[in-house]
Amino acid sequence: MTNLDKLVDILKLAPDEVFIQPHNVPDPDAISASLGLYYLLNLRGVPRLRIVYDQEIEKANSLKMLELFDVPMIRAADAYTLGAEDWAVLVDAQRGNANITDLPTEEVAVIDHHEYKGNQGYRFEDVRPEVGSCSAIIAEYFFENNIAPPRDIATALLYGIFMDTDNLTRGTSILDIDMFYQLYSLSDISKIVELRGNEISHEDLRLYADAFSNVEIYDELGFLRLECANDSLLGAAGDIVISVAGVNIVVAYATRETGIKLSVRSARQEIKANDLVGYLVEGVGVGGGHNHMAGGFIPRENLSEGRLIGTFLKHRAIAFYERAGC
Ligand SMILES: [Mn+2]
Repeated sequence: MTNLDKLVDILKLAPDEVFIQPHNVPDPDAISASLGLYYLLNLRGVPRLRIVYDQEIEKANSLKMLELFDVPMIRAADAYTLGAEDWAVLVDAQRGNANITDLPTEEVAVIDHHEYKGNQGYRFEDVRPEVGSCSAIIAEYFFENNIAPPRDIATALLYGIFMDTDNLTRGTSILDIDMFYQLYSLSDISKIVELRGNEISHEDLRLYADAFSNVEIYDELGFLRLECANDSLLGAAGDIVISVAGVNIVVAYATRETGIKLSVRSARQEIKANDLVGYLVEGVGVGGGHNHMAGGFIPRENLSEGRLIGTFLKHRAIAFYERAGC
Protein backbone atom coordinates (compact mmCIF):
# COMPACT_ATOMS: atom_id res chain seq x y z
CA MET A 1 0.00 0.00 0.00
CA THR A 2 1.34 3.42 -0.89
CA ASN A 3 0.92 6.56 1.18
CA LEU A 4 -1.76 7.70 -1.24
CA ASP A 5 -3.68 4.40 -0.87
CA LYS A 6 -3.63 4.75 2.92
CA LEU A 7 -4.72 8.37 2.84
CA VAL A 8 -7.56 7.69 0.40
CA ASP A 9 -8.86 4.78 2.52
CA ILE A 10 -9.04 7.08 5.53
CA LEU A 11 -10.60 10.02 3.73
CA LYS A 12 -13.35 7.88 2.23
CA LEU A 13 -14.70 7.54 5.78
CA ALA A 14 -15.15 11.32 6.11
CA PRO A 15 -18.61 12.16 7.45
CA ASP A 16 -18.85 15.34 5.35
CA GLU A 17 -16.46 17.56 3.37
CA VAL A 18 -12.69 17.08 3.13
CA PHE A 19 -10.63 20.27 3.13
CA ILE A 20 -7.04 20.39 1.97
CA GLN A 21 -5.51 23.21 4.05
CA PRO A 22 -2.08 24.68 3.30
CA HIS A 23 -0.47 27.22 5.65
CA ASN A 24 -1.81 30.78 5.78
CA VAL A 25 -0.73 33.18 3.02
CA PRO A 26 0.06 30.16 0.79
CA ASP A 27 3.33 30.34 -1.17
CA PRO A 28 4.05 28.52 -4.46
CA ASP A 29 5.11 25.29 -2.73
CA ALA A 30 1.95 25.23 -0.61
CA ILE A 31 -0.26 26.04 -3.61
CA SER A 32 1.23 23.40 -5.91
CA ALA A 33 1.27 20.69 -3.23
CA SER A 34 -2.41 21.43 -2.48
CA LEU A 35 -3.31 21.40 -6.17
CA GLY A 36 -1.46 18.14 -6.80
CA LEU A 37 -3.06 16.45 -3.81
CA TYR A 38 -6.50 17.74 -4.83
CA TYR A 39 -6.05 16.14 -8.25
CA LEU A 40 -4.94 12.80 -6.78
CA LEU A 41 -7.69 12.56 -4.17
CA ASN A 42 -10.28 13.54 -6.72
CA LEU A 43 -8.98 10.91 -9.14
CA ARG A 44 -9.17 8.30 -6.39
CA GLY A 45 -12.80 9.18 -5.70
CA VAL A 46 -12.63 11.13 -2.43
CA PRO A 47 -15.93 13.07 -2.50
CA ARG A 48 -16.73 16.62 -1.34
CA LEU A 49 -13.16 17.82 -1.67
CA ARG A 50 -12.02 21.47 -1.46
CA ILE A 51 -8.89 23.51 -0.83
CA VAL A 52 -9.19 26.16 1.87
CA TYR A 53 -6.66 28.69 3.18
CA ASP A 54 -6.64 31.58 5.62
CA GLN A 55 -5.49 35.16 5.05
CA GLU A 56 -4.67 37.01 1.88
CA ILE A 57 -2.35 35.71 -0.86
CA GLU A 58 0.03 38.62 -1.29
CA LYS A 59 2.86 37.69 -3.61
CA ALA A 60 2.56 38.30 -7.34
CA ASN A 61 3.83 34.84 -8.34
CA SER A 62 1.39 33.06 -6.00
CA LEU A 63 -1.50 35.02 -7.49
CA LYS A 64 -0.21 34.26 -10.98
CA MET A 65 -0.21 30.54 -10.16
CA LEU A 66 -3.89 30.61 -9.21
CA GLU A 67 -4.65 32.13 -12.58
CA LEU A 68 -2.28 30.03 -14.74
CA PHE A 69 -3.26 26.69 -13.23
CA ASP A 70 -6.88 27.42 -12.35
CA VAL A 71 -6.33 26.46 -8.71
CA PRO A 72 -9.71 25.91 -6.96
CA MET A 73 -8.71 27.48 -3.63
CA ILE A 74 -11.12 29.36 -1.42
CA ARG A 75 -10.53 31.56 1.60
CA ALA A 76 -11.66 30.22 4.97
CA ALA A 77 -13.91 33.29 5.35
CA ASP A 78 -15.76 32.22 2.17
CA ALA A 79 -16.05 28.53 3.11
CA TYR A 80 -19.60 28.80 4.45
CA THR A 81 -20.11 25.06 4.79
CA LEU A 82 -16.91 24.44 6.75
CA GLY A 83 -17.61 23.07 10.22
CA ALA A 84 -16.70 20.62 12.98
CA GLU A 85 -18.15 17.71 10.98
CA ASP A 86 -15.57 18.27 8.22
CA TRP A 87 -12.10 16.79 7.97
CA ALA A 88 -8.88 18.52 6.98
CA VAL A 89 -5.61 17.37 5.43
CA LEU A 90 -2.86 19.83 6.36
CA VAL A 91 -0.33 20.47 3.62
CA ASP A 92 3.06 22.21 3.97
CA ALA A 93 2.19 22.93 7.63
CA GLN A 94 1.37 21.20 10.91
CA ARG A 95 -1.05 21.82 13.76
CA GLY A 96 0.28 24.17 16.36
CA ASN A 97 2.49 26.12 13.96
CA ALA A 98 2.14 29.89 14.11
CA ASN A 99 1.51 30.04 10.36
CA ILE A 100 -1.70 28.04 10.21
CA THR A 101 -5.14 28.93 11.55
CA ASP A 102 -6.86 26.20 13.53
CA LEU A 103 -10.16 25.94 11.62
CA PRO A 104 -13.19 24.15 13.16
CA THR A 105 -12.44 21.01 11.04
CA GLU A 106 -10.92 17.84 12.47
CA GLU A 107 -7.33 17.60 11.21
CA VAL A 108 -7.08 13.93 10.29
CA ALA A 109 -3.96 13.99 8.12
CA VAL A 110 -0.78 15.93 7.51
CA ILE A 111 1.75 16.03 4.65
CA ASP A 112 4.64 18.34 5.40
CA HIS A 113 8.37 18.96 5.15
CA HIS A 114 8.81 21.18 8.22
CA GLU A 115 10.23 20.10 11.55
CA TYR A 116 8.06 17.32 13.03
CA LYS A 117 5.79 18.65 15.78
CA GLY A 118 4.62 15.23 17.00
CA ASN A 119 1.37 13.42 16.25
CA GLN A 120 -1.44 15.82 17.00
CA GLY A 121 -4.17 13.21 16.71
CA TYR A 122 -3.73 12.59 12.96
CA ARG A 123 -4.83 9.29 11.43
CA PHE A 124 -2.30 9.74 8.64
CA GLU A 125 1.02 11.55 8.73
CA ASP A 126 3.82 11.97 6.25
CA VAL A 127 6.27 14.53 7.64
CA ARG A 128 9.73 14.61 6.09
CA PRO A 129 11.85 17.52 7.38
CA GLU A 130 14.80 16.38 5.25
CA VAL A 131 12.93 17.19 2.02
CA GLY A 132 13.28 20.70 0.60
CA SER A 133 9.73 21.09 -0.68
CA CYS A 134 6.27 19.70 -0.06
CA SER A 135 5.81 19.62 -3.84
CA ALA A 136 8.45 16.87 -4.13
CA ILE A 137 6.53 14.72 -1.64
CA ILE A 138 3.30 15.16 -3.62
CA ALA A 139 5.14 14.51 -6.90
CA GLU A 140 6.27 11.20 -5.41
CA TYR A 141 2.61 10.33 -4.68
CA PHE A 142 2.01 10.60 -8.44
CA PHE A 143 4.99 8.60 -9.65
CA GLU A 144 4.93 5.83 -7.05
CA ASN A 145 1.31 5.16 -8.02
CA ASN A 146 2.06 5.32 -11.74
CA ILE A 147 -0.14 8.37 -12.19
CA ALA A 148 1.20 10.83 -14.75
CA PRO A 149 0.61 14.39 -13.56
CA PRO A 150 -1.22 16.56 -16.13
CA ARG A 151 1.00 19.22 -17.68
CA ASP A 152 -0.27 22.09 -15.50
CA ILE A 153 0.15 20.13 -12.30
CA ALA A 154 3.64 18.94 -13.28
CA THR A 155 4.52 22.57 -14.02
CA ALA A 156 3.13 23.82 -10.71
CA LEU A 157 5.00 21.13 -8.74
CA LEU A 158 8.22 21.87 -10.61
CA TYR A 159 7.86 25.55 -9.72
CA GLY A 160 7.09 24.66 -6.08
CA ILE A 161 10.35 22.68 -5.86
CA PHE A 162 12.17 25.53 -7.58
CA MET A 163 10.93 28.14 -5.11
CA ASP A 164 11.26 26.24 -1.83
CA THR A 165 14.77 24.97 -2.61
CA ASP A 166 15.88 28.34 -4.03
CA ASN A 167 16.64 26.80 -7.44
CA LEU A 168 17.89 23.51 -5.94
CA THR A 169 20.47 25.22 -3.72
CA ARG A 170 18.74 25.34 -0.31
CA GLY A 171 17.96 22.28 1.83
CA THR A 172 17.67 20.17 -1.32
CA SER A 173 17.26 16.39 -0.89
CA ILE A 174 17.66 13.56 -3.38
CA LEU A 175 13.85 13.40 -3.59
CA ASP A 176 13.64 17.07 -4.69
CA ILE A 177 16.20 16.42 -7.42
CA ASP A 178 14.61 13.14 -8.54
CA MET A 179 11.17 14.68 -8.71
CA PHE A 180 12.51 17.78 -10.41
CA TYR A 181 14.04 15.59 -13.09
CA GLN A 182 10.88 13.53 -13.57
CA LEU A 183 8.59 16.57 -13.66
CA TYR A 184 10.79 18.59 -15.98
CA SER A 185 9.97 16.74 -19.18
CA LEU A 186 6.24 16.83 -18.35
CA SER A 187 6.17 20.56 -17.64
CA ASP A 188 5.38 23.63 -19.68
CA ILE A 189 8.57 25.66 -19.30
CA SER A 190 6.98 28.74 -20.86
CA LYS A 191 4.70 28.93 -17.78
CA ILE A 192 7.74 28.69 -15.49
CA VAL A 193 9.27 31.57 -17.42
CA GLU A 194 6.03 33.52 -17.00
CA LEU A 195 6.03 32.86 -13.25
CA ARG A 196 9.68 33.89 -12.96
CA GLY A 197 8.67 37.11 -14.65
CA ASN A 198 5.97 37.76 -12.03
CA GLU A 199 7.90 37.34 -8.82
CA ILE A 200 7.62 40.93 -7.65
CA SER A 201 5.02 43.62 -8.21
CA HIS A 202 5.66 47.31 -8.81
CA GLU A 203 4.55 48.08 -5.26
CA ASP A 204 6.95 45.40 -3.94
CA LEU A 205 9.79 47.13 -5.71
CA ARG A 206 9.18 50.33 -3.75
CA LEU A 207 9.04 48.41 -0.46
CA TYR A 208 12.25 46.56 -1.33
CA ALA A 209 14.00 49.81 -2.18
CA ASP A 210 13.10 51.24 1.26
CA ALA A 211 14.14 48.05 3.00
CA PHE A 212 17.46 47.66 1.22
CA SER A 213 18.42 51.22 2.05
CA ASN A 214 18.41 50.34 5.78
CA VAL A 215 20.29 47.01 5.69
CA GLU A 216 22.83 46.77 8.51
CA ILE A 217 25.67 44.29 8.45
CA TYR A 218 27.58 42.83 11.41
CA ASP A 219 30.19 40.31 10.24
CA GLU A 220 28.13 37.68 8.40
CA LEU A 221 24.83 38.89 9.85
CA GLY A 222 22.50 41.07 7.84
CA PHE A 223 19.58 42.95 9.43
CA LEU A 224 16.69 44.25 7.42
CA ARG A 225 13.53 46.13 8.38
CA LEU A 226 10.47 46.25 6.17
CA GLU A 227 7.92 49.00 6.68
CA CYS A 228 4.90 47.11 5.56
CA ALA A 229 2.28 44.63 6.56
CA ASN A 230 3.01 42.29 3.67
CA ASP A 231 4.54 39.23 5.37
CA SER A 232 5.43 37.25 2.29
CA LEU A 233 7.78 39.98 1.09
CA LEU A 234 9.89 39.58 4.21
CA GLY A 235 11.29 36.18 3.29
CA ALA A 236 11.82 37.20 -0.31
CA ALA A 237 13.71 40.33 0.78
CA GLY A 238 15.81 38.18 3.13
CA ASP A 239 16.67 35.90 0.20
CA ILE A 240 18.06 38.87 -1.69
CA VAL A 241 20.11 40.16 1.25
CA ILE A 242 21.62 36.71 1.87
CA SER A 243 22.94 36.79 -1.67
CA VAL A 244 25.04 39.85 -0.73
CA ALA A 245 28.76 38.92 -0.62
CA GLY A 246 29.89 38.30 2.95
CA VAL A 247 26.37 37.99 4.37
CA ASN A 248 25.43 34.44 5.38
CA ILE A 249 22.71 34.95 7.96
CA VAL A 250 19.78 37.33 7.62
CA VAL A 251 17.27 38.54 10.17
CA ALA A 252 14.43 40.39 8.45
CA TYR A 253 11.58 41.89 10.44
CA ALA A 254 8.45 43.91 9.93
CA THR A 255 6.39 45.72 12.52
CA ARG A 256 2.65 45.27 12.39
CA GLU A 257 -0.07 46.60 14.66
CA THR A 258 -0.30 43.26 16.44
CA GLY A 259 3.43 42.63 16.75
CA ILE A 260 6.70 41.88 15.01
CA LYS A 261 6.95 39.42 12.16
CA LEU A 262 10.36 37.74 11.71
CA SER A 263 12.00 35.92 8.86
CA VAL A 264 15.42 34.30 9.23
CA ARG A 265 17.74 32.86 6.59
CA SER A 266 21.02 31.04 7.11
CA ALA A 267 23.57 29.71 4.68
CA ARG A 268 25.93 28.68 7.51
CA GLN A 269 25.90 25.06 8.66
CA GLU A 270 26.75 26.09 12.24
CA ILE A 271 23.83 28.50 12.49
CA LYS A 272 20.48 26.82 12.05
CA ALA A 273 17.76 29.30 11.12
CA ASN A 274 15.17 27.54 13.28
CA ASP A 275 17.49 27.61 16.32
CA LEU A 276 18.29 31.27 15.76
CA VAL A 277 14.64 32.27 15.46
CA GLY A 278 13.88 30.21 18.57
CA TYR A 279 16.55 32.20 20.42
CA LEU A 280 15.24 35.52 19.11
CA VAL A 281 11.69 34.90 20.31
CA GLU A 282 12.53 33.02 23.52
CA GLY A 283 10.15 34.09 26.26
CA VAL A 284 8.43 36.68 24.08
CA GLY A 285 6.99 34.94 21.02
CA VAL A 286 6.81 31.89 18.76
CA GLY A 287 8.96 30.68 15.90
CA GLY A 288 10.13 27.69 13.90
CA GLY A 289 11.16 26.39 10.51
CA HIS A 290 14.06 24.69 8.79
CA ASN A 291 17.86 24.81 9.04
CA HIS A 292 18.04 27.34 6.23
CA MET A 293 14.81 29.31 6.61
CA ALA A 294 12.55 30.05 9.53
CA GLY A 295 9.95 32.52 10.73
CA GLY A 296 8.52 33.87 13.94
CA PHE A 297 6.22 36.33 15.63
CA ILE A 298 6.45 38.49 18.75
CA PRO A 299 3.12 39.90 19.97
CA ARG A 300 3.37 43.60 20.71
CA GLU A 301 2.23 43.27 24.33
CA ASN A 302 5.30 41.14 25.08
CA LEU A 303 7.70 43.97 24.28
CA SER A 304 7.99 46.75 26.82
CA GLU A 305 7.98 50.29 25.42
CA GLY A 306 11.58 50.89 26.38
CA ARG A 307 12.87 48.07 24.20
CA LEU A 308 13.52 49.16 20.64
CA ILE A 309 12.71 46.14 18.52
CA GLY A 310 15.65 46.58 16.16
CA THR A 311 18.11 46.80 19.05
CA PHE A 312 16.45 43.89 20.84
CA LEU A 313 16.74 41.61 17.80
CA LYS A 314 20.29 42.66 16.92
CA HIS A 315 21.43 42.14 20.50
CA ARG A 316 20.00 38.62 20.63
CA ALA A 317 21.14 37.64 17.12
CA ILE A 318 24.71 38.78 17.75
CA ALA A 319 24.80 36.95 21.09
CA PHE A 320 23.63 33.76 19.36
CA TYR A 321 26.11 34.21 16.53
CA GLU A 322 29.07 34.76 18.85
CA ARG A 323 28.08 31.90 21.11
CA ALA A 324 28.17 29.60 18.07
CA GLY A 325 31.82 30.53 17.77
CA CYS A 326 31.49 32.12 14.36
MN1 LIG B 1 7.15 24.40 1.70
